[in-house]
Amino acid sequence: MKFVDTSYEPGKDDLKVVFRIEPGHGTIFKEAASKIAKESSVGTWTTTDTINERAEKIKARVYELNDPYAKIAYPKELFELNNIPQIMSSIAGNIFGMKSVKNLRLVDLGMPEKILKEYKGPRYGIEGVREMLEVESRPLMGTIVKPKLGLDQKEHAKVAEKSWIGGCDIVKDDENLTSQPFNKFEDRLTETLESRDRAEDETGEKKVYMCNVTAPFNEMMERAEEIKKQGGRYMMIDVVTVGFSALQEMRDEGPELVIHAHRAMHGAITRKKEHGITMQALGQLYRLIGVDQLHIGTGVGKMEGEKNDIKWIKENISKKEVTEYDTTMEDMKKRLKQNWHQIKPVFPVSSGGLHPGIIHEIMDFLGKDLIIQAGGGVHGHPDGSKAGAKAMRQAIDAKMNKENPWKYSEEKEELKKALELWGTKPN
Ligand code: CAP
Ligand code: MG
Repeated sequence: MKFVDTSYEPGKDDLKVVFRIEPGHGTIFKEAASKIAKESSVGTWTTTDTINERAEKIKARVYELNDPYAKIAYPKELFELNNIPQIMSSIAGNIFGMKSVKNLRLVDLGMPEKILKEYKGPRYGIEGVREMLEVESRPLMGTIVKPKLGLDQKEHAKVAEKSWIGGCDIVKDDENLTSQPFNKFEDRLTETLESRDRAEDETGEKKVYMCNVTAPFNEMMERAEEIKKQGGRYMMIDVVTVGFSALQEMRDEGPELVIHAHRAMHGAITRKKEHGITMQALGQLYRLIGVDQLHIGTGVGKMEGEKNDIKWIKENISKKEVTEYDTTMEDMKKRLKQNWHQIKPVFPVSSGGLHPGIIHEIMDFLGKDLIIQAGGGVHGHPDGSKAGAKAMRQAIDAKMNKENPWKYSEEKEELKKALELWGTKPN
């Protein structure tokens, strides 16, 4: 069976994948690409006399070779279209462990409408979240209660209340806070929603609490239902650690809450430029399944990730259509167009080492359709959480008014103190 056919024109129903390939010892690039197409579709390491006509018909084909990038087209018959685990067991399964590749990275996905139609996508999306929070154009601003762990439910709710009153639209749990003995899920939920209501009354602004439901599936579903019952509007899910299957069920069968996708553990898969899966490809899958908000990195904060890559992730999760005009000719070797049809856009979340001093830089390259979150950058303010939240809102207002943050801070005490402490450079 031949798996490389550069004359092959991918069919409109084919799933297209870009791989970056470093061949294993003794293997040339084209051969490695062929083995990837074979192992990720119908074949194995050797030819077998059991091959039938159908296998020949539905096999994957390498249709473009731009060393180190290869584009592979997968006929839809290879997949159970609404089954992400099965799709990933094909295009991101055994191939990562083959000896014929030294390193392999799944770079980009081009999904056909036939697959997109099988998924609901975000229930709210950017527009729905903006409507819920009644915030028309500026970035939304949130904080993460710190310390990550250690506060009890009452102390947690107090930090949340100060942050909302100071100006946060959003308060979220940290990724590893779920239901510990000192801070049980249901107690925290009740206390923090009461804080939210008091903060809404005091500020006249809509406030949301992103309570972390991450848990074994049945428990996670019960926690989400409890949020709904107590009048919450969001659930936060650590999407990588819970897995695609649980996330699909939470989106499709869970209560109608906004889904905030934290990506803890993604770095184990996405970080190495020569091996693994890009955050951008993962982001496309999370949009397909239907999270409403997704962490994409900052380009300037404490977590790794270059600005250009983060911008590309943002394009792919929040634009209606990504065309070849959104990138350079050079990049077209490793990028695919994507029309999202009926799938709503996902709100990009920028978080990790942020503080009021670098808000203008973040908004410069990621724009206003963004959720900006800061934990240390709010609670580390010299005058505490409420002042820190105020300083973040003032920094956003400065940018929205096209004002220099230092100049703007002359009249804004909280922002001034934050700039004096952290400056305007990434930490
Ligand atoms: C940020 C954060 C987030 C990171 C996750 C933390 O806190 O709560 O989990 O942003 O990284 O635990 O580090 P700070 P990413 O604001 O105090 O840094 O958004 O890249 O997934
Ligand atoms: Mg965190």
